[in-house]
Amino acid sequence: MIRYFTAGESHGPALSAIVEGMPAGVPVSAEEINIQLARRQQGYGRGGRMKIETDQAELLSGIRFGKTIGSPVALVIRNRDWENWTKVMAQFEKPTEEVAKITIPRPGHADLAGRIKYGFDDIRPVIERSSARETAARVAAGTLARVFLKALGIEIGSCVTAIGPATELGSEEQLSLFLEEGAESLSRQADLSPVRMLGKDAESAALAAIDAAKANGDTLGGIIEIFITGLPQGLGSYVQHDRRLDAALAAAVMSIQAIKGVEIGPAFENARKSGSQVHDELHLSGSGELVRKSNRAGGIEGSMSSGQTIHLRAAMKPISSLLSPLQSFDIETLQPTPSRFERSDTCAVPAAGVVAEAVVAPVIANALLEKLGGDHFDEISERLERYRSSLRKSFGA
Ligand code: EPS
Repeated sequence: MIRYFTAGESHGPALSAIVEGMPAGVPVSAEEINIQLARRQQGYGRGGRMKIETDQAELLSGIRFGKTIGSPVALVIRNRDWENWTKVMAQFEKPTEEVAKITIPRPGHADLAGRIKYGFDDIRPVIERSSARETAARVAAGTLARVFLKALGIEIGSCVTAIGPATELGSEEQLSLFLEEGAESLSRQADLSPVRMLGKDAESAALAAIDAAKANGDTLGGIIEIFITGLPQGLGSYVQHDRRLDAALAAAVMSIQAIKGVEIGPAFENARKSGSQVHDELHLSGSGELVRKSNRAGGIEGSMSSGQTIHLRAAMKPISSLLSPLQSFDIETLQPTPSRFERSDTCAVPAAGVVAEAVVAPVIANALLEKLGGDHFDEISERLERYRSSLRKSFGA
C-alpha cells in the first residue's frame, strides 16, 4: 500500500515528502515530476509567488538506475522565496529585530481556528502550513503513483468547467472524444488554456471574471472535473466502509485546500431524477460483450470501479485572502478591524485540477494493489493482464 506524508512551511527552506509502498521496478524520472510541478504553477489569476518559484523535485532515495526499488522515496522541493523569509521564519534563534506578529484572522481561512487550537499568540505558523503551497509536495508524491498507473494503461486527467460565474456549457461531446484516447489527452488539451477550460467562450468569460475579481480585490472559486480511464472492474469494495473506492477518492479530493464539495458523476443532478432516468443499463452486444450507453454512475457502482471512466467533480471555494478586506477583529486588542491581506492568488482553480489528478493517483494505485497484490511492477502488470483477460472471457468477448 502506498502511503505518503508531506512536510514544509510555505516560506520555510523546503517542502518535502516521503512516499512509502511504491512497488519496485517502476520507471521514474525527476523530469516527469517536474513537468507535473510546472503544470501546478500555471493558471491565470495566480499571485506573485509563482513568479518567484520554479518548483523542482530532488529525489533522495528509493530509486536506482531510473527505477523504484521498493524502499521509501524521499523528495525535496526547495522554496526559492525562503531567502526572503529567513528572519520571519527563522528556525532556531529569534531575530533581534522585531518580527511583527499577525493577530488579525482572515474570515474563511484556517487562521482563527488554527490559532485557537495550537495556542499561538501569532497566526504566522497557521498561515505557513495551511497554505496551498503544500500541494507542490503532494503533486510530486502523487506523480510516483501516477507513473505507475500510466505504465499499466490507467490515466488521470482533468479540466475546469466553471470559474466563478463563467461556466462551460455543452462540452460533453468534446470531452468524451478526448477521454476515448485516455484521460491524459484531456489534460493536454486543457493545459493549452490559461484557465484549463475546453470552450473558448467559457475561457474568455473566465478570464474576464478573474480580471474583474482582481480589480475589485476579490477572489474566485470554481469547478474541476477529474477523470480516470483504463480501469478494470472491481477495484474497491462494498464490504467495509474503509474499502469503498468512492469514499476514498472523495476524501482525497476533499483534502485539497479550499475544496468544499465532491461528487461522483452527476450525483446532485441524479438526486433530482427517478431511478429509471439515472441507472446505466446493461446491454450485451452480438458477441456477448458488455455495453453501456451512459455513465451516470461516474464509473463507480457499489463503491467499486464499474470498468467505465471514473468521473469526479469538485467545488473549490474562492480563496479567503482578500485584498478588499472583510470584517474581522484583532485577537490581542479585541478591537474590530478589517481583515489583513496575505499575498495569495486571485484564482487557483486551474492548479487545483492538477493537484486533484495527483491526489487520486495513490488511491487508485492502492485499490489496484489491494486487488492484485505484488511487489514488483512486472508481477503486478502480469496479474493485471490476467485479470483483464478473465473479465473479457467472463462476458464472452
Ligand atoms: C501557493 C503559494 C502561496 C500562495 C498560495 C499558493 O505562496 P505565498 O503565500 O507566498 O504567496 O500563493 O497559497 C494559497 C492560496 C493559500 O491559501 O495559502 C502555491 O505554491 O501554490
